[in-house]
Amino acid sequence: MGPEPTFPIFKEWLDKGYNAEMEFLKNYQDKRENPAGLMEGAKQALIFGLNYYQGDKLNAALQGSGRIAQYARLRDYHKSLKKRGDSIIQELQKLCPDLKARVMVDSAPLLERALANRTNRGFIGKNTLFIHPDKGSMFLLSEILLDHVVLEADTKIPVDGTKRTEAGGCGSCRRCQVFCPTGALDEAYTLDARKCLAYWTIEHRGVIPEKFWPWVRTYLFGCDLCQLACPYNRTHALSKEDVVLKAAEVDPFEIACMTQEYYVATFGGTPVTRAKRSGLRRNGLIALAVLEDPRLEEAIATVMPEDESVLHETILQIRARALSL
Ligand code: B12
Ligand code: SF4
Ligand code: SF4
Repeated sequence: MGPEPTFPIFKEWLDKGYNAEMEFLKNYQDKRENPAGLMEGAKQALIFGLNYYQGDKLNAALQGSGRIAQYARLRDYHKSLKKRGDSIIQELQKLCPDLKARVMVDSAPLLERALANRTNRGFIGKNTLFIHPDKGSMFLLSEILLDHVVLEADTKIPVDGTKRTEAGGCGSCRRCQVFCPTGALDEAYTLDARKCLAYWTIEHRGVIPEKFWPWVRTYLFGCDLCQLACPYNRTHALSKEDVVLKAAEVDPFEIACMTQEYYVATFGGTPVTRAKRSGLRRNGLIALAVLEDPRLEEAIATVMPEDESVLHETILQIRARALSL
């Protein structure tokens, strides 16, 4: 396991401010540069994925409202992938009893896609996803660091993501760029989080700039458009995981008004909680405003003086927008 050759791409991405306000991405840069630093004596990494495809189609998504990104309709993947990783380690320990290992999912300071790309089992697409030529991209990644070399290293030939061959690659396709509604992928193979709906609806804690509102109506949490547009996902197998949210769409009114009890009962144990209750209510209010839903005032009335400032600021934005329309 050597240092990450694409680390300069990450540095440049941060320097350009493409991380928006995700300051946590600036931490532990030494580990992102050299993943071996994440575990003493790390010699090898094993990468595995969890398919989350729920059967969504591009046209339905484009015409929908109140949508929840597919990965977030499952039970929290951090736990299921960790459990799976631990059972893989147990199997490997049968071959190598001294083996020490560490499972990582999402939150470790690791460039997960770059590491996955080093397996040569797929490629990085213009939408920045790690894509398997046969299995598409709608899977979550997890890694196991091992302190012994227990597996034969992959000997596949690297896939050039810029060319279209049997082994994969984008070539002249630019469907993800065309269907990204906010221009976040205008620079191929690079995502500007300051323009990405997934950033605004999940990670951002403050108010959402009005120019993104029409698409917050469509996606209340996350966004799948640049993957649903990708030809490599046309024949994606359905996920076999435990689904918590059965419907692709939720009623923005219920979300804008939801109590803590409703929030826990509906979204508890799913990745949706990353946005927190206040972030989801903010997104619900925006969707109602854009839809010109007659229940908007009723929803606004449920925001109490003691509620988070982002909700009050969003209501001010809604009022100002209504005056300017
Ligand atoms: C921050 C983050 C976000 C941010 C920023 C996304 C981004 N593209 O950077 C936001 C909130 C927008 C986001 C959105 C989503 N995310 Co996210 N996110 C992350 C996180 C935590 C860090 C990513 C990061 O470091 N970005 C910085 C950029 C510069 O790094 P990078 O894109 O990984 O690029 C590196 C390599 O790919 C390589 N590289 C880049 N370009 C090229 C080009 C070529 C030709 C080559 C060879 C290499 C190469 O160099 C870069 C530096 O090493 C990772 C988990 C992790 N720890 O890695 C999950 C992760 C990337 N997210 C994931 C998912 C599922 C999503 C969403 C689909 C969720 C949703 N439905 O809303 C969207 C997809 C949006 C998209 N098109 O990427 C998955 C992706 C799985 C996959 N198959 O690729 C990850 C890996 C989480 C996981 N454990 O599975 N996410
Ligand atoms: S997740 Fe949505 S907004 Fe973000 S890059 Fe993909 S299509 Fe664009
Ligand atoms: S939609 Fe086309 S350009 Fe975008 S990642 Fe898929 S194959 Fe590449």
